[in-house]
Amino acid sequence: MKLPGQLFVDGAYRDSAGGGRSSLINPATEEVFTTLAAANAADVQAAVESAQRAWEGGWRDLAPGKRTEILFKIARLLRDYAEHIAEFEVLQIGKPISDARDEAGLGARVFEYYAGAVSQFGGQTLPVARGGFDFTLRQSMGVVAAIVPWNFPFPIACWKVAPALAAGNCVVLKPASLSPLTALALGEIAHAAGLPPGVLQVLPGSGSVVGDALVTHPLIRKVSFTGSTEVGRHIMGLAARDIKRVSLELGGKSPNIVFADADWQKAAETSPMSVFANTGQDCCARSRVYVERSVFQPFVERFVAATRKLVVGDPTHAETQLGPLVSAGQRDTVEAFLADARRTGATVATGGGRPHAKGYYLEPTVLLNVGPGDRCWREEIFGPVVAITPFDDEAAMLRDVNASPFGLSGSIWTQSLSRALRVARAVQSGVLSVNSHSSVHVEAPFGGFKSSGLGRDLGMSAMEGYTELKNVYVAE
Ligand code: TAP
Repeated sequence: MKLPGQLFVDGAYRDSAGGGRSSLINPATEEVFTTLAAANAADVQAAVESAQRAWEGGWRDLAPGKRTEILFKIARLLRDYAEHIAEFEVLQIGKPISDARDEAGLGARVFEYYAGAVSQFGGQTLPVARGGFDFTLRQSMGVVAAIVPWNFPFPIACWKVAPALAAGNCVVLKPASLSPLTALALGEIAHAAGLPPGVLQVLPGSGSVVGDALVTHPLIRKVSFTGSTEVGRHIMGLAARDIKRVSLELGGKSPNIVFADADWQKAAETSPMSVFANTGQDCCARSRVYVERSVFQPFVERFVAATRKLVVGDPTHAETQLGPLVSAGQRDTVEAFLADARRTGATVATGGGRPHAKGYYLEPTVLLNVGPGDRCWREEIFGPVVAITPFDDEAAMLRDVNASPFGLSGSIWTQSLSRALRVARAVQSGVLSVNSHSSVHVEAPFGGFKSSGLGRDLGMSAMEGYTELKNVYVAE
C-alpha cells in the first residue's frame, strides 16, 4: 500500500478543490516525510452531497446480510494490511510499532463485531394500553460526520465508522491534521472490500475549515466527535442551531485508587503503563494516583522503579514502550505543566527531562507533593506525567476524585468486594476497572460523565446512537 497523499472521495483519491497541501512531520526525527492534500469547504460540499446520494441510492436499504458481508470483508482486508497501517501510524505520530500493530488488529475486530451485529439489531414490539400493535424501528440517520483525534487515530476512526455503516448510514471521516494516513488507508481498504463509492469519504484538512463546514452542513445528521473538551463544546454550540445529534468523547483526568488491602505491589508495577502508555497521550490515562497512607511509601518506591525500567525511544523498535510526543507543541505544553509543578513545590521523583537530542521525547515523570488545587492535579496534561498522593479517609478521597470536571475512566485496587462495589458506584465516571487498568472493550460502552462527554462509542450503545428511534402504532 502506498503512502496516501490525497482526499478519498467517491471511491477514489483526488486533490483538494483549492489545491491546498500540508506537510507531515515524523515526531521521532523532526523531519517532514510527506505532504498531502488539505480539503476545503468546497470539498466538504462535494463529499457530503456524494455521501447523501450513496445513502439514498442504496446503502440505507441494502439487505442486512449484504452489509454484514461487506463489513466482514473490510475486517479481513484490514488484517491483511495491518502492517502497512501500523507503519503509517509509527511515521505520523511516533506510536511504538508493537502498540500500532495491536491497534490495527483492534480496528479489524471492531468491524467484525459490528458486521455480526447488523442482523441482531432492530426495534421492539410493545404492549400498549390501546390494544392494537405497536412497534419501534431503528432507522439510519443519513450522513454522519466522524471527527477524530491524533492519539489513537486508527482504532477511534474504526469505532465510529463501523457502527455508523452497520446501522445503514454513510460517513464523512475527518482525521486530525497530524494523523490523516491511517484514516485514508481505511477509506481505500473499505472501498477495495466492496463498500460502494460515497459510503465512506475521508477528508484530511484543518479542524476550523473542514470540521466547522461539516458540523454546520444541513445534510449532516449527526456529528460523532472525539477530541478535546474545548473543541467538543464548540461543536455542541454549532450543532445546537439545527438540533443536530452529537456524541462527544472528550478529555479526562482519571483516578487510580489503591487501598492498603489490595495487591498493591501488582498495582504499583502495572500502574506506570496506565498513565505512560502512548506517552501519556491517552484520554483514559490514570494521571491522579490516590494511595492509602499505610502503603504509600513502598508503593511509590515500586512505581518509580517500574517507571525507570520503561523503554523510551525509537518507535520502530519492537521493544520500545514510549515513543516521542506527537509534536513540538505538545511537548512544550507538557513541559509548561512541569515548570508550573516545580514552581508550586512539587517533587520530581523521576523523569522530567528530554532523554534524546532528536525527536519530541520526554521522560516519564512522577510527581509527589502536588497540592489538590495545583494544575497538574486538576487539568488534563496529555503527556507522560503522573502525580501520586496519599489518602487516609475514603469519603474525603472520593470527594476529591469527584471534584474534577472530568469523569471518563479510572481504576480501583482492593481485595474487598464490598468496597470495590461501593467505590465503583461512587466514582462519577463512565468507565471503571477493578484490579485492572483496562478501559476499552469492543463489546462494552465507552464514554464519559460530565465534561468528559456525551453518548457512547463501542458496544451496541454506539450502534443505537447512529439511529433515529421511531414508534409505529397499528390499530386493530
Ligand atoms: P482536538 O484539538 O479537539 O482535535 C480533535 C479533532 O477535532 C481533530 O480532527 C481536529 O482537527 C478537530 N477540530 C479542531 N478544531 C475543530 C473545529 N473548530 N471544528 C471541528 N473539528 C475541529 O483534540 P486533539 O488535540 O486532537 O486530541 C487531544 C484531546 O482529545 C485530549 O483532550 C484528549 O483527552 C481528547 N481525547 C479524548 C478521547 C476520548 S475517547 N474521550 C480520545 C482521544 C482523545 P485538526 O487536527 O485539524 O485541528
